[in-house]
Amino acid sequence: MPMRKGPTSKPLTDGAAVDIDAVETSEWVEALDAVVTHDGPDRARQILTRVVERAQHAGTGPIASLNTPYFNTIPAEREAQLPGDPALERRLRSIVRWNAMAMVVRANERSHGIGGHIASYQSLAVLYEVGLNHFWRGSTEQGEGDLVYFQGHSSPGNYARAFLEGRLTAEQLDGFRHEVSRPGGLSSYPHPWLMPDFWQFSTVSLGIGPITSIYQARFMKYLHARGLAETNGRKVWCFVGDGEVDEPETMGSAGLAGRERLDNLIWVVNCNLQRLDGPVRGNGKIIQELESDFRGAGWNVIKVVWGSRWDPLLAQDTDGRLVRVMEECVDGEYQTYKSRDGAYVREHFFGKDPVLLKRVAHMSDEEIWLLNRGGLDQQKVYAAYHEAVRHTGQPTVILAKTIKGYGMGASGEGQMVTHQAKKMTDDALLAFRDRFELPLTDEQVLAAEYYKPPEDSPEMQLLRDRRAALGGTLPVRRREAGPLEIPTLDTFKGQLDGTGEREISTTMAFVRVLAALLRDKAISTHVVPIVPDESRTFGMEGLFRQIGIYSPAGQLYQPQDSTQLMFYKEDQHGQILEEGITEAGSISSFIAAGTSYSNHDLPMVPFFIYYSMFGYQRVGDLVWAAADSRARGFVLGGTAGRTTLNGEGLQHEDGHSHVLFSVVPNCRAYDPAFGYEVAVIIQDGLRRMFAEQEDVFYYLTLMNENYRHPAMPAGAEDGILRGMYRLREGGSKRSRRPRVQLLGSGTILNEVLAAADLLREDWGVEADVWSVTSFTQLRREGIEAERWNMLHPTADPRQPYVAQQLSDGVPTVAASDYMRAFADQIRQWVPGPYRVLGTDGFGRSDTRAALRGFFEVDRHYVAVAALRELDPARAQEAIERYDLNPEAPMPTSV
Ligand SMILES: Cc1ncc(C[n+]2csc(CCOP(=O)(O)OP(=O)(O)O)c2C)c(N)n1
Ligand SMILES: [Mg+2]
Repeated sequence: MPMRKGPTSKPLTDGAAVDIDAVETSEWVEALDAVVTHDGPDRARQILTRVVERAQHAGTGPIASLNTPYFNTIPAEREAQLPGDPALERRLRSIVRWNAMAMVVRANERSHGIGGHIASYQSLAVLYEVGLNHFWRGSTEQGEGDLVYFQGHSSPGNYARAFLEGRLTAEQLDGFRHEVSRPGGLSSYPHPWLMPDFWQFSTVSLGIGPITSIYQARFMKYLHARGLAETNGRKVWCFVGDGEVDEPETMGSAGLAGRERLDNLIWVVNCNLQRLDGPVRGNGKIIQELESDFRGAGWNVIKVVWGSRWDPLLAQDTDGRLVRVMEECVDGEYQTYKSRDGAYVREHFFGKDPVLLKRVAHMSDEEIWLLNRGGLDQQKVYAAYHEAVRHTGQPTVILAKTIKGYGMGASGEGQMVTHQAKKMTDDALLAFRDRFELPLTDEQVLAAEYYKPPEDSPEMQLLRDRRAALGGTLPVRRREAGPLEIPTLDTFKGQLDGTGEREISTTMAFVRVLAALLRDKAISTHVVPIVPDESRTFGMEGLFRQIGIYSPAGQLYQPQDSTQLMFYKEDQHGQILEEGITEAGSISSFIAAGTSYSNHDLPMVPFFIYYSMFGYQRVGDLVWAAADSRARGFVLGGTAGRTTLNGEGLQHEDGHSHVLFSVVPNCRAYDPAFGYEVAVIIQDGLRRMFAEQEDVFYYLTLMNENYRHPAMPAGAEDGILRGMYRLREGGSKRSRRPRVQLLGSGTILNEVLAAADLLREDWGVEADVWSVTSFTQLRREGIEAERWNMLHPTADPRQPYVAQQLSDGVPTVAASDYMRAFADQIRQWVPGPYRVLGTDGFGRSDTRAALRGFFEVDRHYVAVAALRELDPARAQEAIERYDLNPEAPMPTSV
């Protein structure tokens, strides 16, 4: 069979490749040249735009490409000039380079395999240092500074600079990646949790920095629009790896930045052409690909491809031959060039065109080798940054071409394996010293000694002067902001008193709590509701009108429902962040708002509510980053519970998000059943986070099942917060009746209460019932007590709270709408037999009653589970009486 032909590589504009009337073409080109010469490029663009528009009317289809040729966006003659002493700046940067490399080499000599990266920072040292010396402002009394999202695995570069700045000692540098065994040791990557005075942003999981930086910039615009903070003029900078752009989080929200014209956002993509395993686009060109992607998304794109040493060659290139070869070469070739030498570049690059070979005939191999890349040229980088910070109306991306492992020579420069190189050969170390002209003896070099010039040296003066002029050092993280005035519990009286005959859901209870907060004078402006297109699902659409949906454009249309009371109101001063369908974007907003106390000295209280199934399992890594970032606020998993959200089926019904959230150390996760529990948890959460400054956040599941909510039993608060409290007591303990203890959480608590009735009425069994608001909190307290007991073997043992609550010798049954692992968390502290029911398996759609029967968490199964511990014969009777099928397959298997 003949092979099917693949797509051709011919460009779509193929017809244009064959010029059918070269004279006519050159007349057009000459006319254009004349316009540029006489009226300037702006006028040329105006005319061309009009001409293209006209042509498209005639049916030509797309003409203009989003790409420009493979050279710098800013022509050499238009570059802003790097001020000061470029040679001195290079010397300072070389010292930072050395120390960054040395700390990794030393760490791995001490502890083989401890890891660390050399190559990435060496490729972006210029990109950092130009920013630090000229652009990035620190926070001062006069105002907050810029926010820089540094690349995670380039942390040695930040540490090396902090060492010169006197913020870190040599001992601390030697504690790189030894945070446990060396006090003051430095974390591998930027972790606010581990270095809370230093790192601001958790960036190392690739893609997290980029998406959170977009929502940070957007949140700053939001704060400004609402008149809460002066964020104008402050910039968010984010360093992105060229391999990192393949993470969906990286590019997934680029459109938002363009659409909302986030001109306070600057991304620098370090196009060193390599990721971990090999080239990013060996067969293509990452810079060209990204240029059109970003431009299409509405960004201002500045390409910094070639360094100054290319300027004369490019100036000579009136026939475009050099640029043509530059465009023909793919990134795989560009990588190889820089792993070889000048002779190789002459032969394989310039050799592609005999005319070019002649053009460089006068240059030595050494001179050819020194032809530098834009991202490694401080002048080019300065010019790009200068333009980026002045650009208005759009976010800017700088696509900077560099070399991975720059300066590592035979130990890594441009090599496939460079990403993971943690060592340097002796020769490579000596060559590094020579290349960067470091005043170190051979012995110092071979011992990879740190180098700090005398305090009065010009390098140190430059370092200090520049940072002083820019408002101090960076990164610096603020641990806390002034406390908020927290409403007292009776603010939520409506929830505490119960609903009487009325049936509502916990979602509705939450919305009422939120409404009460929005009425509270002290806290209302700090509240940030965040919703990914589910407000109507949760009955929150009333807020649209009441507090408005933030939109930088306001509302340019009359909404379809404008005549209604609760119309869809977009507003420049809106308070709701209606994110559209992006859970990743929404949690990025949560992080921005939840860390506002630190980054903007302004505590904000995010309430991020979404479909619980599309939460942790969708954006788990961002949840982890929120935790690391010490974000404070409330995450609300709506329509939760495997059997409670009943009609939606397998991909919607969540019976495990509590297990997933239980892994986050500083997340307090609750599964409340009643409105007063919701109110108590939220009120206490506000107190902890925004008055006591605890670095925790909350996960609450909310359900859509309507039922009556009782009034809060007196004194229940403490138990609600700790994770369980006795809701109902069985008959007198003196009666001779058999007894069980029943635990229920979320909506399944109602089944448990019904089971208690069945047990009494049908089987003469008394049951005490606990509402368990958090198996996860109970477990935490239990393991803490257990650990203390282990380490204090001769002291009076502490009794975990679970054990204090439950009686020994009485069987206990727990049921929840989550997989058994959730309630199993407390097993070892339950005295006596413990039987757990849960919703393990795939969800499916049916009525709640059918689902609860299927997953065996309804009142009948709870009763059977209890009887099974008391008297197997009676349990058998109950199975028959309630018509349960003992041979039904395990829900996990069907
Ligand atoms: C989500 C995620 N996947 C994988 C990694 C492991 N990792 C760290 S750096 C890296 C390569 C990064 O390449 P690039 O983005 O081009 O950055 P460069 O080091 O080249 O600047 C990988 C795969 C990670 N940190 N995060
Ligand atoms: Mg890379």
